[in-house]
Formats: sequence, C-alpha cells, structure tokens
Amino acid sequence: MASRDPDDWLRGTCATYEFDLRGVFRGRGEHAWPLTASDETDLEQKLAAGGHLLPLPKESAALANVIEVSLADFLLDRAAAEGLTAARGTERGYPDIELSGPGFGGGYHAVDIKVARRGVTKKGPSNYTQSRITLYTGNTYFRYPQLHWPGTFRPFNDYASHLDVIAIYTLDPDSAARVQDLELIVQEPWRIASKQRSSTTREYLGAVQSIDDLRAGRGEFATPEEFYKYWRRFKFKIGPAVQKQLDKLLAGQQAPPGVVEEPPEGLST
Ligand SMILES: [Ca+2]
Repeated sequence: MASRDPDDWLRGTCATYEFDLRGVFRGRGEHAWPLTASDETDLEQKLAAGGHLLPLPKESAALANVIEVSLADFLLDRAAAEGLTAARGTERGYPDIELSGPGFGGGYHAVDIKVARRGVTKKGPSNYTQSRITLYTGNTYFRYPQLHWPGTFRPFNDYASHLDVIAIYTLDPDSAARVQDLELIVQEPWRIASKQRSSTTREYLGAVQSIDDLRAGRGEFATPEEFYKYWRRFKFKIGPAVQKQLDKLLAGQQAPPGVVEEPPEGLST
C-alpha cells in the first residue's frame, strides 16, 4: 500500500467533513402516527414540529465536546474505510487520535482536535476566537516528553509528528444545530502557538487568537526549537497529584540493579 503523508491526509479528509448534527433527539413527541417524511429536510421539520428535536447545548465547552466527538468519529471512520490505522485516545489524555502503521509511512503521529467559537462584535462575527485555544497541558506529558504519562498512548517524544485540527464555528443561538460556518484548519501546534497561557488557573499553553493567523500558521515562534524551549522552561505549577505521578514515573524509569532490559531470547520485537 502506498503510504500517505499524515498532514496531507488530514487536510484532504477534513475538507470533506460536513457538520450535520441537527439537534438532540427526544423519544417522546406529540404528533399522529405513522410519521412519514419525503426527505431529510422534511423529516427534520416534522421532528421539530412534533417535539422530538431539542437544541444542542449552547454552553461552549459542552458544544465543543459534541463537535469534537463528531469530528473524531468521522476521521476514524474515514481511516478505517481507507485501510489506515487510527486509534482514539482517552477523554482527557493526549492525543485525541493516533495515526500509525505502514499506511502513514510507519511511526506514530498525534492528532489533536480543538474547537473554538468565533468572537462576536456588534457588527457580527470577528476575526478572533472568543477565547484562546489550548494547545497542550504544560506540566505533564509536554514538560516531561520522555515519560509515558497516564492517559497517553506513549511518551510525547515518540511521535514523528504532532498535528492539530482546529474547528472554528459561529454560535447560532436560534437554531437547534447551534453551529454555523464551521471551518476546519490543520496546523502543527508550534506554528500557531502564542506566548500566553490559555487559562489563568490551569497549566495550559495558548494559541494565537487571530483566525487569519491560525489559517496561515502565523504564531509567535520562528522554529519548533524556540517554541519547545520557551514553553518547557515556563514556570507552570506542579500540584501534589501531578508531583505524585511524576515521582512514580521517574522511579519506574530506572531499572533496578541487575535487571537487564532486554526481551527474552527468541522473542522478536
Ligand atoms: Ca481535544
């Protein structure tokens, strides 16, 4: 099988994605049976009129999660249909999707999905995301990239590439679908990184907020080296829970004296 460049594959596949969640289905409705529909538009209208269709959540974290899950499902389905290897990450871990296998040229590739709402001014949607996108959590797998953190497939350093799929939408408070003008952008995280945190209370690295800059990959660092150096030196807090995990990982990394870390003979790796 000819191998695909993960970046090209992701861009090409995202270009064919269509957000088509139209609301939340409610079991109980009020209408006569049987309910017949001539096409999908007619069905949607009849479900709405019959009380079966509730709006998606408006709250940005909840709506972001709905979009993210839909997008991840789509990418995993497409990879499977093309005979490519893609695995879903854990809910709070990194990355959201891992691409691997000969179809992607061997090696492991991290794909993370980020969802951001367009800011709104009195004149309408703005060129800025409402809040800064979070690129990474700074005090765990990113800060100690050689360690295998819980909730991750493998150490951060084992990835041949890191890619973000950024989904930007305008909130439509009046429709059940809530999501309007969804745009997908694929970028390497360091290219869209800012020198600002994305939260004042959490240990998060933030992206630039201009949507033009996100599209163009115009962040605040000239090279990946500059980016990693800046953010790995950043004085993030390490709370007691993270410290405990870190101690455990560091202890586990050192093999006890006398133990040779090699597979038994006859086992191929
Ligand atoms: Ca995500």
